[in-house]
Order: sequence, then C-alpha cells, then structure tokens
Amino acid sequence: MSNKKLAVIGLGYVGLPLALLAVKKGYHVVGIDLNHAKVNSINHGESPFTDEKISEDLKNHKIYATTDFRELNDIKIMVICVPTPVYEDYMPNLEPVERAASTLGKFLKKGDLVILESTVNPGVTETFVLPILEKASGLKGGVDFHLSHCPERINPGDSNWDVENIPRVVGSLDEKGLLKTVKFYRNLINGEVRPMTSLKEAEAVKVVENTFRDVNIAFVNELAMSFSKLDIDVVNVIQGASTKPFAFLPHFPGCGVGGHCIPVDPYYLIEYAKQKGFQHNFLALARRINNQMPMFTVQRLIAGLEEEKINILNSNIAVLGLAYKADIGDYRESPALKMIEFLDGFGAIVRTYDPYVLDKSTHKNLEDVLTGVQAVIIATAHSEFKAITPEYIKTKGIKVLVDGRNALDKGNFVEVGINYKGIGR
Ligand code: SAJ
Repeated sequence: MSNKKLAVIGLGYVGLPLALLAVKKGYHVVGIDLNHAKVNSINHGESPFTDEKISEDLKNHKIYATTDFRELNDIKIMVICVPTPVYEDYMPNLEPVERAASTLGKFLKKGDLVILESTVNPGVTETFVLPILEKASGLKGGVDFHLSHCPERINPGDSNWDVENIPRVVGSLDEKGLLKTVKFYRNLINGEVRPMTSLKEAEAVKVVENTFRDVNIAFVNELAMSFSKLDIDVVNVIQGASTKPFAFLPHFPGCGVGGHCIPVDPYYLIEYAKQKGFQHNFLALARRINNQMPMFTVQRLIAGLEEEKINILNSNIAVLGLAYKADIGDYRESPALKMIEFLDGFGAIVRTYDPYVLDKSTHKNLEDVLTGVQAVIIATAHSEFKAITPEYIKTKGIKVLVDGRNALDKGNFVEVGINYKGIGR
C-alpha cells in the first residue's frame, strides 16, 4: 500500500490520465467527480469516454472514484482538473472551478497543497480561487496551505506526447509551495518541470501557447479564403514554405477550429486584458476569422451545388465527421456542429456519420450515410474518410465533395469528374 495519497478532482480528458499516471508512480489515488455514471464506469475499470490508452490503463491500474469530497479528509495533495469552458459570448465560465474549490475548501487542512490544472486566464488562481479556498477553510493561502497552478497540456489522440512526457510549467503562491509542486510533478513525469516566478506567469504560458496556435491557424485560414479566389492551392504553398528549415511553422486551413483548448483559451487572454484596459485586436480578429470557416465551407458547398444545377433547399447532404479533430470522439466546439446548423438553415436535409461519435450520428456507417445524397462535406479527417476513393464517390452518384480538412487528393477526384471543393484549393 503506497504511503502517498492524492486526490484528483475532475475525471475527464485531463484528470483521468493524471490520476492513472499517479497510480503507476505509486500513489493511492482518489478520483472525485460529480458525474455518477463516470464514477461507476471508472470503478468498473472502464473508460467513461472513447480513449484506447485510458481504457487499457484502467484495466491494469486501480483508481478509487467517488462523488464524495469527504475522502479529502486524509489527503494532503489535491489537483483540480475540472473543465473551464466559455459561455455563448465567449466569456470564461469558471463555475466548475468555483464548485470544486468551494467544496474542496471545506476539507482543506494545514500543510495541504492545492494544484489547479484547469486552464484559466492570468490572475484567476490568485484572485478567484484563493479567496474561495480561504473562505471555505478559514485558513490562509501561502501560509497554512499552498496553492499552485500547473496548466494541463493534454493532447487528445496524440500517441507521441502524453501526460508522462509532456513538459510542464508551475507557478505557486509561495516559495515552499513552488518547491513542493515542482517536486510532485518531477516525481510523476519525465519531461521538464519549469518553475515560473508567479501564478500569473504559469497561467499566461498556457493561454499564450494556445493563442499562438489559434492565430497561426487564422493566418492560413485567411490565406485559404484569399487563395480560393486567386486559384492558388494554399496547401501546396504551405508545404512549399515548410521546406524553409527555420522561421516557418506550418499550420493548415480547414472548416474551423474546435476543441476545448484552441478556440477557447484566447478568449481568456482577450477578456483579462480587456478588464485591465487593453484590447487584443489581433487575437480577437484571429478568433473571428476562425469562426468564419464553418460558413465559408458551407458556401463552398453551395457554390458546388449551383455549378451542378442543384438547389441546396431540400438537397440531401452528408456531413462526415462530428469530432473536432481526427481519430478521436470529442466534439466540443466542433465546426461540424456549426456547419450542420447552417445547412439546416439553408433547408438542406442533413445526415451525419462519425465512427467515433456514433451515438450522435444519424447513420451508423459510410455506405448508408452516402446512399442517396447529392453532396458530402468532410468535416473531420478521420482515417476512414481519408480512405474514400473517387471511384466510390462516383458509384454513389455524388456530384459535389467539399473537403473541409483538405484530407483527400484533389487531383484524383477532379480526374473522375467529381466537383471537388477544398479549403483554399
Ligand atoms: N486545426 C486547424 N489547422 C491546424 C491545426 C489545427 O484547423 O493547422 C484545427 C483542428 O482541426 C481542431 C482545432 O484546430 O479543430 C484544434 O486542433 P489541435 O490540433 O490544436 O488540437 P487540440 O485542441 O487537441 O489542441 C491540443 C492542445 N494541447 C493543449 O492545449 C494541452 C494544443 O496546445 C496542441 O498544440 C495541440 O493539441 C496539438 O499540437 O495537437
């Protein structure tokens, strides 16, 4: 029985891999989540969401999952890994963090270490989470207990980088807390653990790295919209630019930017700076450009249908993919959902198929979803869709194919007479 105990609050894409890693490293882990179904499946050794690695690890590593925070009474290290989504107006939604902190605070004891992994805008840990913990516990942060921030860097579906080898940054309220937190993560992971000089710096690292990605994607998305008019293949151009071995980092255009990180995190920075009197015009513009892509993609479909003398009204359209990125089942903020909404608005009859999100798909396989449609949009570059051949599309009598992820070889489809529309090509 390990003499190291740890609590992980929030057993999703971030908390569960961390909890499993801690078990592997000899911790006795109590996982706390408010979702009973999730708690039950974990206690039965089953992953609550589609993830091969988690499913495998849960078979061999025991986590005690519960909804009961009283388990915290004899635990000294607690890591908060709850979601931090945004509201419709893209304002940061800190309700899950507030719920977790106010409940956890009731069980806080002298000498405890609380670590927030959830992505928050700079300043939130100290000005929002700390007061909640102090009020609920009657203790003083940085004196009676330690409070740190170590932003999560989970990359769903990535087989090279995982919770064990991804480097981390850590910020803390006080020096001793920083040392304890760095030591904790160095016991867990074999990537670099870099101490930052403050909580705000650690928070800023995460939003900056993801905002960097969002603005780079916006750059190529704007190029795609421009090159569509200039009749230049933007994918070829980006690949050409990638031959430059320095000072160029390729990103690729698509039907939109989904997920719980990239389209969300920039709003944290935009919002926080706005509170302090600075307008991030560039970051906000990048968000607007990326948010335009689902409609741009639907307009590519309408253009294709018009060329084939097909009216979108009452046309049968197949949307392939609901997930926000290839070969995973997560569809949070997915551009596919936005495109479906727009297609409905234009009066199309929409059918969907995603092998990783079957419960939300109208059809359960490629053959069925493509039977009787005039056009198809590829919204996610799942491996199954990348294997679609021009001949197959031809035999299905499909006239227009919109490749929302530039996942297919355009030339092969044009060659057999299919009206192929890419994003920027
Ligand atoms: N996307 C593009 N063009 C690109 C890259 C991505 O349109 O060139 C789209 C994707 O289709 C998706 C969205 O952006 O809809 C986000 O894609 P992503 O590859 O960034 O995937 P995420 O959201 O899982 O991002 C995670 C992030 N990891 C963390 O926040 C810890 C991100 O920092 C990583 O850079 C990213 O994985 C990664 O590199 O794969």
